[in-house]
Amino acid sequence: MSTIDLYVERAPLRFAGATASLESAAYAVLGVPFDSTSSYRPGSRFAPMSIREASINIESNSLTGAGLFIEEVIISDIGDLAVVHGDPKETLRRVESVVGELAGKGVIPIVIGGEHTITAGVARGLSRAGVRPCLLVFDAHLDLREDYLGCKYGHASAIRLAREAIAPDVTIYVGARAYAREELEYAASLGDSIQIISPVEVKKLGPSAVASHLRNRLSRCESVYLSFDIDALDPAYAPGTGTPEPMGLDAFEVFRILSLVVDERFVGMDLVEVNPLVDKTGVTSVLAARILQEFLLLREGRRRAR
Ligand SMILES: [Mn+2]
Repeated sequence: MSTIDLYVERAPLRFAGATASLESAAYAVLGVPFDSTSSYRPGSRFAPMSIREASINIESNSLTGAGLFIEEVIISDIGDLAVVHGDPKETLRRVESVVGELAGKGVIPIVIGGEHTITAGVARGLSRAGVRPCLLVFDAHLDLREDYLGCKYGHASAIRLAREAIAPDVTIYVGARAYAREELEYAASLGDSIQIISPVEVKKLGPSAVASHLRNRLSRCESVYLSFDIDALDPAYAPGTGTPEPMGLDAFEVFRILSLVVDERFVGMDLVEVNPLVDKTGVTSVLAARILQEFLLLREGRRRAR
């Protein structure tokens, strides 16, 4: 039996009004409304619906000049994963099965969290399908803890777990600025396979120079996976998130970098940690919808240009 039939439920709204069936689609949107291990402000379980709602109410063009409109991209919004609150292990197992099935069909998973933990399930699913991408991570945090307060399968360990699943040659963080000493030491112990570009460096170098550095570092990667934690952005741009940190990226930097880096080698993305419960104006969901839409337009535009 298809694990998509087993574990995925139709959502009342579809991302960007997408109507394609999974059989005909190049991209599949999957919501994972899971937020059981959030250490500060829970509520990201409401993000898939909130981001879908925002996506229906924004214009369908590209902000960076990708040239396509979102209705020209064949997307299937398959719905939301039936998560098990309080059980990250079982939830990750379900994410893995569904993403494994999507990747096995050659469909690009576009996963909307939920807390960052779900990235580990996506990575396991890709690995199960034989896809071992390099990792590009936008995040204020490193999420490299071995455990946090005894919890091994939590959002503070998301990238560590994801790396264990796919053993990427290259892991690059953009926007990271908040971490524990043990995470920094763990990253340093992995040598140049992990690199951190802080917001201060983005300000100093400028987004175009950062993008050319990223392109260079990712040039030997056969495939790339993008994990986008909304808290990479400054809370001024993305206040609606569980664990905000000041001194973040601005929206222009994020879109500029993505526009110069995303290409047809990207095998999927997730967007995590939007928390509609603390997003008083709704702008964080709008920003998240725009980032997802831009990724789709950029990847599809580059693919068609080949
Ligand atoms: Mn984070």
